[in-house]
Amino acid sequence: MFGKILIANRGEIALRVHRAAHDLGIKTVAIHSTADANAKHVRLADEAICIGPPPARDSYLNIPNIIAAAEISSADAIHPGYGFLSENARFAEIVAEHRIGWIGPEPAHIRTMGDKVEAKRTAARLGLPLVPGSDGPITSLEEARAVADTIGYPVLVKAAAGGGGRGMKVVPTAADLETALGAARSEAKAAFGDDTVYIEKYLGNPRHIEFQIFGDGQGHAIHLGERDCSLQRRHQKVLEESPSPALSQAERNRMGEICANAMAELRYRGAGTIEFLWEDGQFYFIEMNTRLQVEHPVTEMVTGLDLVREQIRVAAGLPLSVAQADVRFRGAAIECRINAEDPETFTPAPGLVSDYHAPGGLAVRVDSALYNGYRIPPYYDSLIAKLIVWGDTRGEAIARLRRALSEFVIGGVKTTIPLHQRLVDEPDFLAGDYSIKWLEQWLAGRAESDEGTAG
Ligand code: MV4
Repeated sequence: MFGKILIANRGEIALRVHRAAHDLGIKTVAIHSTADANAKHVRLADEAICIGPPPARDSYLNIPNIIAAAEISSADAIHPGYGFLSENARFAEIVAEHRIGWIGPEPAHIRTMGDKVEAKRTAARLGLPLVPGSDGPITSLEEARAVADTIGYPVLVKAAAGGGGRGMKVVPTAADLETALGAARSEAKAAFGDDTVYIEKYLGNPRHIEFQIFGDGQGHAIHLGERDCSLQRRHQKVLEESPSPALSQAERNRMGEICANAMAELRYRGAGTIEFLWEDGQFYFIEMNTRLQVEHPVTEMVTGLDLVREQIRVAAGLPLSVAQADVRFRGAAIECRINAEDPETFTPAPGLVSDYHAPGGLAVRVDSALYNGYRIPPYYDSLIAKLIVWGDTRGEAIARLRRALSEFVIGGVKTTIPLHQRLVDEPDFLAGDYSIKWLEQWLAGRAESDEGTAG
């Protein structure tokens, strides 16, 4: 087992990794930018090294400085958290070339899944159900027409280097194809420096359901059920839950097994998430994420497993601590992402946290790096806390969530807590009746009724 881990991240996830490491008796090294000298992850770690100025490209993305920090501190391994360098295959290779352990999947698997066309090819080979579409990149307008005619309109043009919705264009009819193809290509070129695109059937009203998987890199893999992440705004998740209110235990077991078998065949190592769109009882693979996800705590709450501990174990060459037959799904968990943003306009609102009181009690978890007197820097993501609750039933979890949100005090900055308070009282949410379109439509409707009262 590793003796010391360098955590190449900041904020709540750096803290999350630090805690798992200390629970295993492993020492931690924090890295930080000059803007994060007073951050909680820096204060709690056994050692801390400043690796650059505030902009992420000069600090949390600065590969030479991070490698130097690992060498200076004699860290045995690096955990990348999520975001930043977590899905950078080249970084994973460089870490290995320096004989430092990499707490993540093999670079080749990161690279394959980073190319959405390669990811789909791989998924197809492994037996995952795909969205109907082009068999690879689109090389001409004629090819695009042929594919779209076969699968039927509407279709969606997507960037191979994409993800997160950039370079994506809906094509309602054949008359719109040429324009959409050009627009998707130039957007992809500008965003990723790669104008490779592919085509899929456009699903009009799906849910986003993702399966958490884990592999040991030796041909064993398990699944830890699914998370429903349909409640999103501009491709940013707002609230996630497990289990999905839409699935039966039989559907969960069936798709979970397909995912686990696929990852065993791939000899995948570490944590991964297989993303599906789900419509009319059918799953359609869209992407795979080769990192720990922000919303992993909901899976931890329903399975009782520590996902970061499992990541560290398999990276050190140990087996997973559980077999599939030992995994039990109990109750329901919900996570609210709390951002330092105006809850109406979603404008980032960094600043001084003048008052901080986190909720507590049975089955209430808060993952946050905030403390009283902390100044939220303006340079990074606006996520400041994750509130995760568990209940024996979904109804019990929601009741606890409502209570915990009402206890939560974050003074001095605007936060999205009021948004969550309204959301958890919505009849559609209470019924679990929502798709990927629901949240934005609800927000648009609320904006309209505000105009009505104002006028
Ligand atoms: C889709 C889709 C409909 N049909 N693919 C958006 C980001 C990227 N990860 C995949 N995305 C979508 N792919 C087909 N064939 C709709 C979306 C989509 C979406 C997906 C998940 C969660 C929220 C979303 C919001 C808008 C569009």
